[in-house]
This record gives sequence, structure tokens and C-alpha cells, in this order.
Amino acid sequence: MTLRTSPEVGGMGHSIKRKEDPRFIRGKGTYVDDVVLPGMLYLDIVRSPHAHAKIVKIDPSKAMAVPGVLAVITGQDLAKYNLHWMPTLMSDTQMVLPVEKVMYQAQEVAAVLATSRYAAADGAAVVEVEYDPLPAVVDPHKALEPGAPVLRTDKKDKKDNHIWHWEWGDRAATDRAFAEADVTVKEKIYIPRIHVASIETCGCIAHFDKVDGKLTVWMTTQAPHAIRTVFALVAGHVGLAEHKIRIISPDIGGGFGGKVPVYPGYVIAVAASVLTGKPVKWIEDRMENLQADSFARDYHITAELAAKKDGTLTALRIKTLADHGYTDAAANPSKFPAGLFHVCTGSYDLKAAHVEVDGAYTNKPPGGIAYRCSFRVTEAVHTIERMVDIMAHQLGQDPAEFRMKNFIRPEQFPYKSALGWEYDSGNYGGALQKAMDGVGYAELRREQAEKRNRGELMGIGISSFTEIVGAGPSKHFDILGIKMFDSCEIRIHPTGKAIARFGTKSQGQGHETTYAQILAEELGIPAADIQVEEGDTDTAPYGLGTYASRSTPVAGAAAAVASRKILDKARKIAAHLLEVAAEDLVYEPGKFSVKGSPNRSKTIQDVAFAAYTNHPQGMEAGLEAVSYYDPPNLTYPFGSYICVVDIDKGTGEVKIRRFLAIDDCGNIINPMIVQGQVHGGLTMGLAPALFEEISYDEFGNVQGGSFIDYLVPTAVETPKWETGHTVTPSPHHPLGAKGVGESATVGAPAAIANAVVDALWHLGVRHVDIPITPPKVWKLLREKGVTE
Ligand code: MCN
Ligand code: CUM
Repeated sequence: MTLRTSPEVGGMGHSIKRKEDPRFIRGKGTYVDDVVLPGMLYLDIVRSPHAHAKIVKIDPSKAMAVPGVLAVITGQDLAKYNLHWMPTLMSDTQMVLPVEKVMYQAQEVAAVLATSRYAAADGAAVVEVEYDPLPAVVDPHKALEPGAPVLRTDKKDKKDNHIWHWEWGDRAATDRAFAEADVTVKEKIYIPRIHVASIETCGCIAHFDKVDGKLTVWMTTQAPHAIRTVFALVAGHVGLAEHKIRIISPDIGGGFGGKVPVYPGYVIAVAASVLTGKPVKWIEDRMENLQADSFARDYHITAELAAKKDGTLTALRIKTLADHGYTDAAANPSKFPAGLFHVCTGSYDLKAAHVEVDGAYTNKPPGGIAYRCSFRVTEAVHTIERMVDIMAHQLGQDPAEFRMKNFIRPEQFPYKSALGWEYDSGNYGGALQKAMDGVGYAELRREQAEKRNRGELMGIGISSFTEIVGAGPSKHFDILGIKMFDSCEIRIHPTGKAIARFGTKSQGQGHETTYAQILAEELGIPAADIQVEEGDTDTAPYGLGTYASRSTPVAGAAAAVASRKILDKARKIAAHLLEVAAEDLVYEPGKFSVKGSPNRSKTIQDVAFAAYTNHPQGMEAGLEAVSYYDPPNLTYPFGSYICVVDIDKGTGEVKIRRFLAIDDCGNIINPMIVQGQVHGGLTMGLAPALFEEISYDEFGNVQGGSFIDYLVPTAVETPKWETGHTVTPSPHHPLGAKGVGESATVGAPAAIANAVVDALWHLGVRHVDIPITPPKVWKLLREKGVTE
């Protein structure tokens, strides 16, 4: 991409340093727990030791005797205001505090309000709760068996634990393709429960000002406006109207999807503040965060792939059981209970596909949020990339050649997938070829063959993923009815500096920098002169927030469109200043000049000043614009990753020797930030591939509830990532950009899993579920008789 602006202006393509970093690296960020208000009270939560139990009695007397404890809040208290249940984003219902029974271990049971955090915790430790344990339903398959205990007894007509059935695609055509196929492969793939484990846990400070009746909530949320509307809808009956609610999302220490939902702690804090008229702070600790916040994945998949003898793929069939815990609290666009899972045909030109998903209730925390995955895209990519690899190996074909043969070709874009998506642009062969050249693929295959002769286990894994990000066109995408547009409002000040506000909310992605670069690109105002603000619902224009890598595709587009509206007016002002017709001006970023006499020109700063001091008669003063952008389509970033592993026959350890990621997110705003996103994303893809899993024992006890058991990779476990990119612009995005924030997390696990299976295929191993831990591999090696 040729750069249109100088490094000083810092438009698109410049790796300018992040504007937010000076405050972060000096420890001067303002995270929610940094906010301290006079007279603030603290909340701590009593949690259930049982996965499923009736609550017989809650005795607050000992807690009330702790100095500083002011109140013990129970479900009965909230029930008086009908606030003991709340709706989830998927229109299910979730307990704020229970009245009858608890549904998972670590569920909120009661809350203690005190004058200090320590008093609240001391009080919570001595609230006496009497439980009557009930049988726990842990396995979602068993949950759907006849005779399984019905969990949601609160739902009058509910006679089983089945939440919903969803299917997509042409079943008959798919069945026909399978009947006619020369070769088919079938595999069961489990994608386990994992947790985002962001550095900052969740929390809020609710402050209800009794004098003006206004509620202000500082809150770790990725979607402040949506939260405000949901609060108004849920608490309207207790007098909270939307103009009297202000949500402020301060600096956030990682969101990754886990900060989209509303958690009970938020609602309890708000209720406590409304009742006391004092600010109330609630901050989760690490174990609460891991054990009780929304989880991701937990998909039990059965996938089948069909091909002709020559290796041409024809059809895909998938059946999935989704474990949602005790309530469906997925953060999906409302019309898609399984998210965008139906992008599962991936990068391949399949003629037919059919996918079915069933949701089940179990005695686990509410599940189904996205974890750096744009709504189930990781599950989709893992499935298709594993299946394609299995098919290639089954046919005895090289997995790279096999992919090249089956890719959607560049000239087929825009491409309509068998499951109905319209892929905007792509060059999958280009990305894979670049990755193969970068790692020296042919040489690696030779090395692998030699090593295999010597009995050494080396594997090469490929993942050529296609993502779908930027939800989304409002025709299909809404959350609880609110359409998924996003917004940008720009004001140019008289001296040529600017402020731009957005409906999104950065959690570490660097929006203060990259949005300023978009404005710099369009307007020619230096990025350093542009203040970017997000996250305060009293000042920012309405938007749906940051997740699903939608900020660049949607709000980034809004920034370009709003800038262009400003330029329309700026051109008229410049024409007035230069005393020519607007059509006689040529524009380059930051400068209007007269056609044919380039010396006669006005800068954007001249124009800004004139907009307030010397604007044409009949024109309104000022230089401002706003755009609410409704994208015509999603964007489809893609990439090809190649992973090389060596497997230790003594320990079963998988060692990643090399990992090369070639990404394509269309035109790039800031290459350094994109590379940072890819690095972080790769580590978050490595995590579930080799380390992370939250499992439960038969009683529903959580087995990954602290960092002792939940293995988050550190720098020590993380290999040196090699990165690169190709550029295939999005044809419908005003800047040709696609999202990138989740790509690496979506694409990486399959490359790692494919490398492991590639190392073991000759021993008869067809599939290994992630996380691929040393004990799992060692057990396989032992079965095959090759341990050392
Ligand atoms: N970018 C760019 N050029 C492009 C595309 C993106 O320069 N063609 C830049 C953007 O301007 C932005 C960053 O890359 O600064 C990510 O942009 P985008 O892909 O639009 O994604 P979002 O900003 O919407 O971020 C959401 C995405 C998601 S959904 C998860 S989950 C995730 C991720 O971002 N959570 C993160 N990356 C994260 N990074 C950090 N540090 N913290 C999180 O919580
Ligand atoms: Cu897919 S997790 Mo992100 O959408 O915040």
C-alpha cells in the first residue's frame, strides 16, 4: 500500500507509537478499581460450594456482627423489586441472587455490603447458608437423556434440559453429496470450556445520586451503550430511565469477550447503591473470575467431510451439542444462537453443507460467550481445518497441496458459501504460498521423512482459516433488537485540532491511536492533534461496542464516512476562501488547491479556522459530522499458519519449533498494532491448544478454578512467533480494511493440533482433542508402543 500521508501526519500504514502507552507503561491508567469515591461502600459475594442444591436457609447474623458490615443482601431482598432474575443476551433468564436453588459451584448466593473491602470479605466468610444438595447434571449428553433431572424448574413448562435446536444449510443436497462421495471421513471433536482470564477481572462502581436521580456506573464493559439500554429496560420499573443512566467504561485490562455480558455482581451493586444512595464498589477476585464468569467454547462436535477420489472436496456435515451451563448467556447476535458457526465451510469451495447445533443446560456457569472468536468462529475453523487435514492424510495427499486444490479461487470472489455467507475478498493460495516459502515447506517435509526413518516424531501443521468479522449488517445482526451499526462523531476545533468519539470501547487494542490515524488519513490532520474518546455514554454517540473484531470494520468505517462528510463542507469553505468553485479544487490529505495552480491552496487548518471565523454566508458555522455506519457486509480476513512441532517420546511434550503466521486483514491502519494483535492472538491460540481447559468432576466441582490448575501460558511457554502478511482489500469497506483482532486466536489452535497429528498419523493417530497436554500425548505414544 502506498502511503498518502507523511509520518508526521501519521495516516494509514504508519507504525506510529500508541498514544495510550505513555499512561499505561507509567502505571497511570485509570482502571475501574482505581476509581474511588467519597463514602464508597464495598460489596463481596457469598458463593455456593455445591453445583446443584436447594437453599434451605441463609443466616446473616454472624456476618452482621462483623464490624463495618451494613447489610447482607439475598435473593429474597431482590425479589421484592423483581430484580432476582435478569434476562441474558440470548433472551434466557439468569439469577442475580437465588431464591430457591443454586445451579453451579461458585454461583452467587448472597452479597455483603460493608464500609471496607476487608469487612465485606470477612462478612461474606461467615454468612451461614444451609443447603440441601441435589444431583448435579454435568455431562450435556446425559443432560438430554430421558429421565435426566430437569434443571430449569423455574420455567413452568420445561420438561427437559434442551435449550434450542438450530440448523442451517441444505440437508437433502448434503446427504446426496455424501451418498455420491468416493471418500468420507468422520471425527468427533471436543472443543473444551475455556476462560478468557484477562489480566483485569470484572467489576464496577455504581453510584446512584439521590438528589438528581441519576445512576452512574463505572464498569468493565466492552459495550457501554448496550448495557445502558439493557439497564433501562430491566430496571425501568424501579424508576431508572435511560437519560438518568450513565455508563462509563474506563481503561480496561483485557476484555476478549468476557466483558460483554452483564454479571450478577453489577446488578447487585446497582441495587445496593439505589437503596443506600452511596457509591458501591464490587470487584471480583481471580478465582471468582475463573469460576463464575461466562465461559467460552464447550462444543461437542461430530463432523463429516466428503470428497471425490481425486481429492476434490464436495460436502460437509456437522452435528454439535453445545453446553451452555444453567442458562444460555451467550453473547451472540440474537438471530444466531450458535453464533457464526456456519462459516464452518472455511476457505474451501464446497458445494453442499449442513450444520445442526443443539443447546443443553447443565450445572455449570453460564457459557457460550465469545473468546476472541467473533461468535463461534474458532469452533468452526478448528473443525474444518482438522477435517481437511484428516481428509488429506486419509487420501495420502500433502495437506498443503490438498488445500491449494480445494481453496476458493481469487476470481470466485465475491463468493457465496454453501451456508449462505458472501465472502467479500480473498486470496487463500497467495497466503499459503507465502507461508510455505517463509518456513521452507519442502525442506521441512524432507527433514520430517528422514526423522521418521530414525523414529523421531516431527509434525508440520497448517491452518488456512477464513474468519467472518465486523457484525454487522443490521438486516441480519442485532442484539436484543438493537441493530449492530456503529458510530463516530467528529468535531474540528477552530485551531485545527479535533476530537472524535466512538460507540466502541478499546480494551487494549489501541483505538486512541488507530482511529486518530483514520482521521489523519482522510483529513490530513496529524494523528497527534486528534483526541479519541470512547466508553462514556453521556458523551459518545450510540454504538454497540467492541467485540467480534468489529471496531475497524464498523466504527472505523464510520470514522471514514464522518471524515468525508467534513471534507464536503471543508471543500465549500476552501472554495469560498480561494474564491473559486468547489469543483475547481483538488484535494490531497490536509490540503485543497486550485486545479492547475497548486500554489493557491488552503490547509485543513485554514479551513477549520474559517469555519468559525469566516464561513460563507448562508452556511452554518462549525465543522462537525457524525456517522452511524451500517456495513453492507461483514469482512472476511484470512490467513495461513504453519506450525512445526517435535514431540518428546519420553514425556509426551509437544515442542513448537517454528510458527509462522501470514495474515490478511485487507488494508492495514497501523502495521505495528496489527502485529501486536497477531502476537497476542497467537499466544491466546496456543493457550487452548496446549494448556487451558476448565473441566468438572461428576459432582460439578470445577477443576480449573485458579491459576494453579488453569494453565495460562507465560513468556516461557510461548514460542517465538514469526509473522507476515498479504493485503487483499475489502471491496465494500471505505478504507478496504478488515478486522484482525481475533484472527490469530481463531487460526492458531488448528495449526498446532494438525502438526501434532501429522507427527503421529503414521502410528495410526487420526485426531487429538485440545488441549494437547503431555499426559494425553504420552498415553497415545504408550498405546502405540513408541514411548522412550
Ligand atoms: N487494525 C489495523 N488495521 C486493520 C485492522 C485492525 O490497524 N486492517 C487495528 C485496529 O485499528 C485496532 C486493532 O487493530 O487498533 C484491532 O482492530 P479490530 O480487528 O477492528 O478489532 P477490535 O478493535 O474490534 O477489537 C476486538 C478484538 C476482539 S473481539 C478481541 S476478543 C480481542 C482483540 O480485539 N480482545 C483484546 N484484541 C485484544 N487485544 C487486547 N490488547 N485486549 C483485548 O481485550
Ligand atoms: Cu469473540 S471475543 Mo471478542 O468478540 O470480544
